[in-house]
Amino acid sequence: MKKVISCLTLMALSTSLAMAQDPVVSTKYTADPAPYVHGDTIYLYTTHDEDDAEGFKMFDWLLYTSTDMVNWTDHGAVASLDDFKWYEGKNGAWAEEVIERNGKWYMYCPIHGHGIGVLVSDSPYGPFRDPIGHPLVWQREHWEDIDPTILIDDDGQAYMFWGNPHLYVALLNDDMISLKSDAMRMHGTPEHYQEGPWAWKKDGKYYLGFAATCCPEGLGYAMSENPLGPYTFRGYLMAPTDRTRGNHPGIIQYKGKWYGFGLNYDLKNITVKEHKERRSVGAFNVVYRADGTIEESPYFKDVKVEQIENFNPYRPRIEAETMAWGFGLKTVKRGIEDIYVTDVDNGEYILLRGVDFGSRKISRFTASCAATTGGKIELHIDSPDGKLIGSLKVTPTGGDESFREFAGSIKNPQGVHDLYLVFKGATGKKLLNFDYWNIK
Ligand code: FUB
Repeated sequence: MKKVISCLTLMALSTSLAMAQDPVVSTKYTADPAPYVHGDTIYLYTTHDEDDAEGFKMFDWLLYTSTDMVNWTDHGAVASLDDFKWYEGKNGAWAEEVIERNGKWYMYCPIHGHGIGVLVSDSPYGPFRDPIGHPLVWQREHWEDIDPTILIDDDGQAYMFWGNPHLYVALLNDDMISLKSDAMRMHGTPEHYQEGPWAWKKDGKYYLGFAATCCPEGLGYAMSENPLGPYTFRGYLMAPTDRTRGNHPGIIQYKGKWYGFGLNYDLKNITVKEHKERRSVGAFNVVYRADGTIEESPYFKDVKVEQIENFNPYRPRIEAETMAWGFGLKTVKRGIEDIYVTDVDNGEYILLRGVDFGSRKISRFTASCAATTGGKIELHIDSPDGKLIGSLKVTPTGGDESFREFAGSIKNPQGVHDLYLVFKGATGKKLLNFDYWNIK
């Protein structure tokens, strides 16, 4: 996902103040969104299309978090195929879903052609481990066991739905890692259903979102009065158009509003026009009508997902991998929670949307960086070449992982602005690695 792109194009990729950007993640290819809300945070688990993928090339599962739906923190891969010792293949980390129950986090992972496994963790960030050592479901007579989604009903009964092209369901035991029923093929797979079910309940009604119609795929949904159906197709969350292709929904209520996630090829299309499985997660608003049916959303690029709250720049430490946009940059994970931004070239930037500087007096901008080359980080507001409000110089530290803090200056621009941390350096490429920053 690199770099044959002009500054003008980079600027055109920025949209107006405090709106979500399509796609949600710009430093990696992400697919199969599985959002989950816990406390005041939205946890967005995704699959991961490798940068050089032609067809599906998928090894691990990623996590991003946000508190405002616009600025997202990259937590890297939280689980991978290596966590399933019973699977000897190298590819096939398909559409997962993660759910918390009684303080444990359960990740349901299909491995294409090898059933659906389950992992568990004490934390949403992992580490996840396989508590059963074998697939939770594997109907060996076909390859339909993909795309699990979990619904825990008000009476505590958990259901797992999955399947392509047929829809299956099984009841889970309370331990969430064993089946209480057989895997059952649902009678009457909803009209237009393809794959990627996403189950939820609202106001006593049961919903299934799914990749609908082929091809291209849009996002459809069906409703039922009972968890086990029958589910009746009620419309599109997002219609299939020639801008869509494959798709996969994730629907969630967060801070009083409902949001949908799906996938598109918009990031790939910036640099490569021909088809490759290099997908990206996008977001949209889910708006219910009075009768519980849902309005059709425009395509991701035409949607305005507004920032829920302003970004506070006075946290003691802001991770460099927290951003609304950072096209061209990459991230590297060391250990469980240590991530830094890398592959930083001249002119690239990290964008944070809706940053509330208030009116406090500030003068110091610090950043933890490692560099063999070095360069400058400039702080601009409202566009990458907007007003310069601060900067710092990064000199070589003796190695790409020898991080140390550098100090520079900043002047408060007052009020709410989009903030661009723009990288500058005469040598052009791979100027520095960037771990975190702070202003005061
Ligand atoms: O990402 C691999 C597969 O593509 C998923 O399991 C399907 O839902 C489709 O998105």
